[in-house]
Amino acid sequence: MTEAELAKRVAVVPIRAQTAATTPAITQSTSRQKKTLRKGNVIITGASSGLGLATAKAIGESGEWHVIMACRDFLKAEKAAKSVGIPKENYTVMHLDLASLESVRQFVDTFRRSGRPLDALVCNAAVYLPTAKEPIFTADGFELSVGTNHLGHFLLSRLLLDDLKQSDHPQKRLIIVGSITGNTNTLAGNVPPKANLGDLRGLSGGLNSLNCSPMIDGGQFDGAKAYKDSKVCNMLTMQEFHRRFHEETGIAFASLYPSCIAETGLFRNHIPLFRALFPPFQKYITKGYVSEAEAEAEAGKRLAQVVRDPNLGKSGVYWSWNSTSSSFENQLSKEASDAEKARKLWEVSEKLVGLA
Ligand code: NDP
Ligand code: PMR
Repeated sequence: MTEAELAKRVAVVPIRAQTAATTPAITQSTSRQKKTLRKGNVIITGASSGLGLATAKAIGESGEWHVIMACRDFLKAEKAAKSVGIPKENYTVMHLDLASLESVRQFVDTFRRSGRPLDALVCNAAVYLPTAKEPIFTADGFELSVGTNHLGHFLLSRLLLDDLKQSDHPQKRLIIVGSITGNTNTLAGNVPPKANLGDLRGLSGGLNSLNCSPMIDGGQFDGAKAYKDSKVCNMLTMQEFHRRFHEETGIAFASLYPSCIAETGLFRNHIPLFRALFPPFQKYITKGYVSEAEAEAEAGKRLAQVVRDPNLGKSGVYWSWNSTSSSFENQLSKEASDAEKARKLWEVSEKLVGLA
């Protein structure tokens, strides 16, 4: 793309009246009023399916944001964007494989070379391997669930923090998707195996099964637990970002549980019986789920709210929604809000991804 083309694409000025009507924070603050009236730019990881795609659609169809779909399967993402009807001028697919630190660094380079400012980053992608008997590993030798869901996102968000800092957008945000199943203060979080990071001895050893356990707490491999542990890491990381950088940068850091979406690709590796029973179980028993399309669209709108709604701009919050779809600041479990563990997790993760 030439500079001129890029300038044209980036400098799209959303219709003033529309901006004023939907984002009161912009009109209320004079200092902010002087700021951005350009199109916002948001990176969403794992936007090729499920929640990420629904969020890309919710944000991309507004015309006020350009969505960078950061995906490992370029063609799948391109087809997905078309299938949900995101206007082509409102999105770009860029390659990102979170299971490779080299790919994360390359993605950041490619994004920077695009010349776009960065206003919001959504760490959404995840893998869940509940039936795996043996661990599998990322390119750098980390157990895949924690390596992808936590360490890949940790490096990505640490590197892109500088880009977010430079944004003049009134709503600059970094969102890391969490989950109820990582929170042991809930019924869902008490279904075994429960999340537990222990003293991080496995993580400190590199999660590589060579001279240490592939599990963060140093225990036996369990794919379902590894996923839940990774979600605890996501929620702790968000809070540590908040403590370290919110005041200095004005960036809002947040996490959320977007609701149960019982038929996304997340469950592709689960046993067939689970995939058959989980949707009706969630629909009739927990009542946390309606239908695939509705649940996905609703969850996408919720995540989109956390990205751009001025009312959800508070930093350090784990958002949830009640049965009437109103957002509220939810309580995290003891472990998922342990500041000392968050600090240690940050330091160990920095070493593993080569930042310290
Ligand atoms: P999906 O499997 O539909 O989406 C996951 C996305 O992550 C896919 O786009 C997938 O890419 C991508 N991904 C996986 N591995 C990598 C990788 N190495 N590099 C880049 N992208 C990758 O699941 P959901 O939409 O359900 O999950 C999205 C988020 O929502 C996750 O963080 C999950 O923890 C969270 N969540 C989901 C809930 C649910 O009920 N479904 C409940 C609570 C939280 P590809 O398309 O190529 O496979
Ligand atoms: Mg569940 C209100 C209760 C509730 C909610 C909101 C969820 C969400 N789950 C609830 C309860 C229960 N689950 C109960 C009582 C059981 C035992 C029968 C149960 C079982 C269960 C299994 C086996 N639940 C699961 C699994 C999975 O494999 C899913 C998982 O843990 O993925 C990590 C899962 C989930 N339950 C949820 C949600 C949102 C999930 C999956 C998504 C996630 O956390 O990312």
